Amino acid sequence: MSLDARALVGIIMGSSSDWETMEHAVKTCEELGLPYEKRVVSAHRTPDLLFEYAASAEKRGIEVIIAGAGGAAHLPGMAASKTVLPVLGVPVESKALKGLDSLLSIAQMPGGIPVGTLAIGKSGAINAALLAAAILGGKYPHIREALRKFRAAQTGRVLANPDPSAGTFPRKNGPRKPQKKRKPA
Ligand code: RP5
Repeated sequence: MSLDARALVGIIMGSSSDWETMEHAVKTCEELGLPYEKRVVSAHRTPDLLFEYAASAEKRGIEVIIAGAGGAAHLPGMAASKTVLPVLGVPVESKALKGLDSLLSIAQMPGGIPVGTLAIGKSGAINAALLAAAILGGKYPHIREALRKFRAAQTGRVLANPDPSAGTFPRKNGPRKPQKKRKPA
C-alpha cells in the first residue's frame, strides 16, 4: 500500500462513488492542518485489503480512522473489529434509502466493538474530521488550537451575518447577493 507515513488520520471509503461525500472530511482535515491519508478500501470487494489496512494502521502511525460507506455499510464496523484505534463512521447517502440503511448499518454495532457514528452525508464527513481533531487535540496542542480557531471563525461568520434573508449559514464568502426581481409573465 502506498500511503503517507506522516498521516495521523486514515480516511477510507467503500467506493470511489463515496468521494463526493468523503472529500468534505479530507477538506476539513486540510483546513485544520491534520496530516491524513485517503484511499478506497471496500469491505465487500477488497476484504483482505480492509483487514490489512486496519490491522496495520496503528503500527504505521495512524491514530484515528474515518471510514465512510453507504448501503450495507460494513466498512467502519469491520475496520473497528481489526484495530483498537478510534473509528469514526460516516454514513454515505445511498440512492435507494437516502442513507438510512448506511446510518443503521454503522450505528448498530454489537457491544464491545464501538464505531463513533456521525450524521448522514456531508455534515457527517465534516464532523468526522472535526471529531478526529478533538481526539488528537488531547495529545497534540497545535491541533487543539487549530480546532479552537476553526470554531471561533465559524462563530464569527454567524455573528457577522445576523440577517437570515441575506444567505444561509455558514457562508464563508459573506452575504449572498440580492436576487434580481423576475419580470411578471
Ligand atoms: C458501498 O456501496 C460503498 O461505500 C458505496 O457507498 C456503495 C455503492 O458502491 P458503488 O456500487 O457505487 O461502487 O460499499
